[in-house]
Amino acid sequence: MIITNNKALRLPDVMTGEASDFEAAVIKGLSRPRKSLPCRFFYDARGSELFEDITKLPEYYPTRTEIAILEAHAAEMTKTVFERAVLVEFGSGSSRKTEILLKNLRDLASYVPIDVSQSALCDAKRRLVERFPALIVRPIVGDFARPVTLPEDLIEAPKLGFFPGSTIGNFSPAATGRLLGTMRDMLSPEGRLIIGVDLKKDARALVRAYDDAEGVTAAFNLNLLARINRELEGSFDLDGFRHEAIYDPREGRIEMHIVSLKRQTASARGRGFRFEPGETIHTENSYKYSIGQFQNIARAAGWAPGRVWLDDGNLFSVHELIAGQLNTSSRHDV
Ligand code: SAH
Ligand code: AVI
Repeated sequence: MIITNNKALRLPDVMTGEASDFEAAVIKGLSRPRKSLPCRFFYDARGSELFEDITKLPEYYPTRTEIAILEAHAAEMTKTVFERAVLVEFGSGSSRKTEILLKNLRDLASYVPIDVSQSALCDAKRRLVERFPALIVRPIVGDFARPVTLPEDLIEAPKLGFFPGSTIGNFSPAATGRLLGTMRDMLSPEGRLIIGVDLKKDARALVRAYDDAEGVTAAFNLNLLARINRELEGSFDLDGFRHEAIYDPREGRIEMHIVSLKRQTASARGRGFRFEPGETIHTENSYKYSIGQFQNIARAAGWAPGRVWLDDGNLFSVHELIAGQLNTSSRHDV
């Protein structure tokens, strides 16, 4: 069963909720003087497939590097997990990395993957129940940036959070602090979080990872316009736009944009949007951190940094964060 915010939902209800959220975000984002769209809308069924293709690209080092770190250290990462604990994953997508942890977690009460992509959750659940017949999988379709209510019977259980992929990098440092605080509350009492964080590195390697030779990342980015056409009676001519990825060293982030190649107008749900030549829609940020920078944000959000696992090339980091005694007043006062 797929649930949203703890309520059992039939498929059409989930679809309706997401579509109206998408419409409001598109109208708001394209009406701004500097146009932007939230990156969580990349992940309709097509976008989730394209993301899986990205993970296999030679230029996109994060997935294979994080998998290697998890494979080398999963036993250590899961050693202190309580019996009958709940594994809660944020932005689980295909749940491929989860399998590495699950091989070491044979006594879980439940696995709760949370994702905006219903198709990814369904595919992952189908595969996992086949590979791990004793595992109870209870997916939640939803935005993990808003507080998500876990099923009632799991609220008191000890929890391990898992947030791989450096999806945290798609949030600004301020939003990261807020999100880590929300996750800490969700995983309480005494939660622990295993979180993947991409590291700062040579700008050329970063740009290559977000602008691959085959054009898969371009298709992933432009799929946002295709999604507007599919779901919101949009009139975007995809040939009139191109993909762009740039690294901003001051912000420490890759920015993805959709660039208009000419003066043009496109509409969504009957609303027209004008584009000048070279005007962009900012679609994603992907922040890159040093280990210390990330630990400082985590600390301010009420987490005690634990162990950090790295690959030999120092490309990617996996952090253990430990929720200590609740001290909400100091956390909110920071
Ligand atoms: N964890 C996987 C997938 C990473 S891609 C991996 O490491 O390979 C990012 C995933 O997060 C996608 O599946 C996307 O649908 C999901 N996602 C992005 N923003 C989200 C949000 N705000 N709430 C819930 N899921 C989100
Ligand atoms: C999911 N997220 C961490 C990916 C990233 O690297 O920022 C999404 C992505 N965008 C382009 N390529 C991959």
